[in-house]
Amino acid sequence: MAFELPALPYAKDALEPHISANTLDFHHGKHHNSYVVNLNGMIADSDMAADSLEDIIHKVAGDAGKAGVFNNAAQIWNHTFYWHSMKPNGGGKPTGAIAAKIDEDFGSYDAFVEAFKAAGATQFGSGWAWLVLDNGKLKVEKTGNAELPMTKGQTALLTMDVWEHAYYLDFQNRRPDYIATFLNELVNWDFANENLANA
Ligand code: MN3
Repeated sequence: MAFELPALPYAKDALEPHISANTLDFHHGKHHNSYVVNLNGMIADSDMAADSLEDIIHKVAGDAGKAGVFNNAAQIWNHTFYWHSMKPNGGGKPTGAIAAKIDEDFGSYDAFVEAFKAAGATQFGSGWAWLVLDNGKLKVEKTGNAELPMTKGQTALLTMDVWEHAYYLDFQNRRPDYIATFLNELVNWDFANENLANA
């Protein structure tokens, strides 16, 4: 059972003018797709051929000899989660349960924003910024390369890709502008509320 590239949850130009169709063409159509093609090639004749993506990630996490499988499997999961972490006309302050929980665990929405911006801006090189649930408490985390919260027992609620390929065509080297745009114009709090409800 080979993995397939999941469709974007919106049209390729739906996040314009913030993230261009050109960026999504490369990011989804080339980068995300190549993780799918690579993983399928690596597991085809292995004992993982029938496993779910999550099972593969848990099986090979921390195994240096299986780093290629981990990186490609985790990057498939991370990117699918990232597409859903954004929506057209998103951004701004959350509503619902996540809004109350952010006030409770960070003190205020502004304190969350400061922590999330710092995580994204200080992730050296490639990686991800996350809002996670960890033992019942919200936290902001950053991870390098393909690393993700599930291997640390945390539940991901939102993610932002800070690999250069996520923003370079639209923002060039201005990662802080991309991060601010993600928070102000794109973040999908409905998705975070769904993930919190299911946690
Ligand atoms: Mn990416």
